[in-house]
Amino acid sequence: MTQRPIDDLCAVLKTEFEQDPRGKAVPALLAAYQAEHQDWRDWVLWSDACYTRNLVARCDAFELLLLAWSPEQKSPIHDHSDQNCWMAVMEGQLEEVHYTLPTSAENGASVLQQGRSKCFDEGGVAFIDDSIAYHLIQPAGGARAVSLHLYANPIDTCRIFCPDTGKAEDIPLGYHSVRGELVEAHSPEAIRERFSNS
Ligand code: 2CO
Ligand code: FE2
Repeated sequence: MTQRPIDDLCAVLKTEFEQDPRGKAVPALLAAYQAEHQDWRDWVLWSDACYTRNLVARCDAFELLLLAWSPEQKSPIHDHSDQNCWMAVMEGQLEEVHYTLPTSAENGASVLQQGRSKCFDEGGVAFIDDSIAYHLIQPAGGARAVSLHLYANPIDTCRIFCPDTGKAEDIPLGYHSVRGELVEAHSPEAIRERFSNS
């Protein structure tokens, strides 16, 4: 594989997670990459059906993805499988809306409580984990947006929540493409194999 600036970022992230599993330096690393590089654009593929998840790199410690959001495309309300999630806005603006479930209702159907809503501009970096909130992400300002997501560790499933009842459902998280190539079906084993030497 050709070494690109985004591969250099992955190498630095690997070192960072070896030194500090909490990833204190991650927001600054993602923001610096956003400010200085454009090579990520080659690996952003779009779909009319829904936002796309385009895999850049995956190892035991983390996965790095580029998400492409057309106007009107939004995520369901979801969790992050007990992992840490950073999101850097590469292009456009993204709105994040927090949701929480009353603690007594984690396993049953209950109305979700909507929390704060925040808009992240180009270059902005957000962080979330399940102890903070669940969330919904959508492009803001009527324009498309691209975001760079770092999950530590990688996540293959998440829970999505019905906004009206709070009822949760486990769903698999697939990839639309891997390093610029469309993938028909996502198999975690095949992806792990592909990145086993990187
Ligand atoms: N977590 C969602 C996903 O990976 C995107 S919303 O931002 O975390 O599809
Ligand atoms: Fe998310």
